[in-house]
Amino acid sequence: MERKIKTRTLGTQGLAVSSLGPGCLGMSVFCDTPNDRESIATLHRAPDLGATFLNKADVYGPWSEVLRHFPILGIDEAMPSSSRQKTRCLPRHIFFLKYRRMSAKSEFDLNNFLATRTEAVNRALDKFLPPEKTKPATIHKAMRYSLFAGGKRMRPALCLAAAEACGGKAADAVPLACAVECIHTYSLIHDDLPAMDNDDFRRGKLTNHKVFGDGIAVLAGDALLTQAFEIAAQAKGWPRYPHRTIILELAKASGSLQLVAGQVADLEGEGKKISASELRYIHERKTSALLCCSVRLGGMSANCSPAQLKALTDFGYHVGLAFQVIDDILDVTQTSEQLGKTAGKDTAAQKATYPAIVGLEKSRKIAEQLTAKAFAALKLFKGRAVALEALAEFLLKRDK
Ligand code: GRG
Repeated sequence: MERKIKTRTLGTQGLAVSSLGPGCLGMSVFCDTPNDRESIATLHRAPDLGATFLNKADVYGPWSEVLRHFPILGIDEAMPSSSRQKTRCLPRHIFFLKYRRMSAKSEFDLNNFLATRTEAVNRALDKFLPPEKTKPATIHKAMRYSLFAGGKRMRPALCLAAAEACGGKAADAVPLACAVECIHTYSLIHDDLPAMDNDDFRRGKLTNHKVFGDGIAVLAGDALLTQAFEIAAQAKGWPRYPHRTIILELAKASGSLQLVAGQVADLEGEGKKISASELRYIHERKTSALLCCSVRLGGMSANCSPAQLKALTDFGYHVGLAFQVIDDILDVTQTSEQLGKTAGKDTAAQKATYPAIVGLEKSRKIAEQLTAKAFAALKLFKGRAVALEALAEFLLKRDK
């Protein structure tokens, strides 16, 4: 397997990528320290390899920890250069990592994935929901107004990507993806109400209550939440995951211990100084729970193994937290036009956010670290989770 190593990038710190022959690539990481206790690696993107590892992720800690951040590459082995063939002019502290070559899927077309999956989900949602003119027309109009207001459909995309990672069919996962999007949209409608976050804009349009009034907006949210369970009940049902399990999954993620708990803690935390761990509690529930539920349901729709479900849970949890940290960053760095909702609201409402507690720079680092952990969880899928990988990277780099 081993061939002559041709180094591409050299420096006092950085990444060298080289070909070791078919099916195997080599990577050298320049480290500050030669021992495997305190290795520090600064890794850069290598787009020519189609590798989607993190852009400029600083990985600190024991070498084993460093390795955990590159599951996507399926690293099999890492050795100090002293025990390997040395290349010219490389400093001493170099490790050669052997990992599997990314498959043809590495040139994953995320735009196409998002466009096609969003279309499939929109079509299904349109069928599941009562037509706009069905009596009482106001409520169906209000439900559809927010549901089709142009949300990013990230939860459905994660659900379908998880299904595909487990070898399932997108069509089987679509009802579950729709159910999660209904719950998500309900939570946004209620969050925007004057009694909660009091926002006038969402998804680039006037909020539901601004168009239909508070009463109908409350009911539209209620109806969407209920609709989610009606849709889930119509899903296929799988040997390991019968309807009972699916319904329980949705109920738990949106109930008083998760989504609602996060919102309660968020409301009660306004204007108060809260700790980083209290903030984590809110993020886990308000954001991560439903994102995690989305990927878990995707796996369940593929009748995934318990090990796959565990990996998806780990992935969803970390992606969910990263999602919220980025959301907090965008709230202070982007304009309302860009976000399609009122920017700067967190600061105005004196909300505890990562940027408020640790600053922007550290927040970005935390989001990168959380995403790296999400990547690490996908190791089990051995390169079959390309859509999930691409989504995690996209969510980290999103600007709205
Ligand atoms: C009312 C029970 C209840 C909960 C509300 C949704 C929510 C909880 C609060 C809204 C504010 C917020 C920051 C929520 C965290 C989740 C989040 C970032 C939602 C926005 O999700 P996106 O960006 O929205 O995916 P789109 O519109 O693209 O679907």
